[in-house]
Amino acid sequence: MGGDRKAALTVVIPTYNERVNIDALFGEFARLKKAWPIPFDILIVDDGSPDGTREAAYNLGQRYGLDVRVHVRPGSRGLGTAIVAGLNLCDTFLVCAMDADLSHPPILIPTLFERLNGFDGTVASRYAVGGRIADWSLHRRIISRVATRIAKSALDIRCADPLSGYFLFRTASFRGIKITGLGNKPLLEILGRQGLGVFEVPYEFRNRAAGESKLTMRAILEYILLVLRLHWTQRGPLGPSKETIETAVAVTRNS
Ligand SMILES: Nc1nc2c(ncn2[C@@H]2O[C@H](COP(=O)(O)OP(=O)(O)OP(=O)(O)O)[C@@H](O)[C@H]2O)c(=O)[nH]1
Ligand SMILES: [Mg+2]
Repeated sequence: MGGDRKAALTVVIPTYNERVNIDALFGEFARLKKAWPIPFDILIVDDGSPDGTREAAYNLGQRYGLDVRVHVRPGSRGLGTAIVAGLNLCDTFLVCAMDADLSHPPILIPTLFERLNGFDGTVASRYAVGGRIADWSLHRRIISRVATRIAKSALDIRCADPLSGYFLFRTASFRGIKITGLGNKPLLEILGRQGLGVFEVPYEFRNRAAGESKLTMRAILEYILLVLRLHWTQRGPLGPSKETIETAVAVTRNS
């Protein structure tokens, strides 16, 4: 749509009723495109949003001169499975996943890219030294902290923010890993299954400014089932040995 450069990176963005956020989000991507020489395209995975998210993505993608594809899954719902569908559709060397609600600033992508070095992936981290969460209620902070603690201890993961929805990976590095998307934490599935090396980049997570949250009690229960499943797989006879789940983590300040 926006040019003939072959993209090196695909940014996968799951959406459900995010029409109100697409304009500001694509505006940020347009600024990124001007400032950053690495060619990227955007893959929106929309689950048939009734609010016109898909049309907004097509139209605004053209208006901003971005390379935007929209993959629609009319009969499905689920943030995690949408990300996995997007990851499976990517044929670029690198892939990044992020939310559409402006919680994840696109301007961090060049830092995620630069910090890759010899690592398999980089994680935009709320909980690494220097990371921050703006405007979250105490209740939301507690849920996130407890969920993170559960994942880290149940799965022996060292990454400070294994539940982050904002991450960048070499596409080939996770091709052999079965990622279901169930439980809505694909990064946890990647980190919990195999010893990939990830580098954490601290950033400021911004609270959703518009549109509705999809965090429900059901999502929390599905998350707990995911951790139990991964825990059981690791320790079961068919699971990987403990060594293979070591995660190399380093922390840097986002300058
Ligand atoms: N394709 C698809 N995307 C979804 C679905 N549910 C949520 N999303 C998208 O996934 C991203 C994260 O969802 P959010 O609702 O922001 O979830 P959250 O960040 O845990 O909660 P809040 O930020 O408080 O709203 C957003 O881009 C949503 O539009 C879904 O069922 N299908
Ligand atoms: Mg959100």
